[in-house]
Amino acid sequence: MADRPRLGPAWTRRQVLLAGSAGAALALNACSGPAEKTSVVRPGAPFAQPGVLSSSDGRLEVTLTARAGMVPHGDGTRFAYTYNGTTPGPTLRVRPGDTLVITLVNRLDEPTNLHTHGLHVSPEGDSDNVFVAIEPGQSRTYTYVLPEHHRSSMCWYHPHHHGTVAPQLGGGLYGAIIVEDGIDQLPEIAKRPNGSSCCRTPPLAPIVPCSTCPT
Ligand SMILES: [Cu+2]
Repeated sequence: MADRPRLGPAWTRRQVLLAGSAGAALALNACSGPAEKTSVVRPGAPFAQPGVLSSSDGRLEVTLTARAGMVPHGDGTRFAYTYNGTTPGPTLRVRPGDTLVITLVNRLDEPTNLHTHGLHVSPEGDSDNVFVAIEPGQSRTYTYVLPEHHRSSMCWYHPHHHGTVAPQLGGGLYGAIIVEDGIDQLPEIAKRPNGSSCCRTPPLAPIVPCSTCPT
């Protein structure tokens, strides 16, 4: 698959560098192969809004497929890890007391999993359990039951599989979870433009080899 560079120790850092325009320039400097075309992001360009999936009748069921591919970037494209073909993945809008059901399908070449950052939910079983591993080609269904008293908040989801978090997150696997409650219905707030822009271009950070991770 031409659009799906192989994962591995020799690729990981380079692919993550390619995730941003500055990174692309760095990669070109470090690469001994033929020059690669880089895309340019124009200053002031509007942030693209991810698709939005909202709960109804207290429930939201979604399927997120993690896969590698090329995504729009400035005046060109770049490599990214995506949920359902985009980075960020779809924005999930839920309400206190809702049940959020996410089936994660792993089309990567390495294990992954899912973590909901900020939700007040159980960390066990099929809820926000970061100790499970979803192998390539496999899937898992997570069920998150939000408490009735959950605060209005902007949370997010991302992989949390030990050893692969940094390249997967840095490569583009993340999305927003918005918990709405009564405060969002106040006229002064409800009339405001509503959107989310969580890191359209991933930050460039050094990848820490796992041997140096705290134990
Ligand atoms: Cu997190």
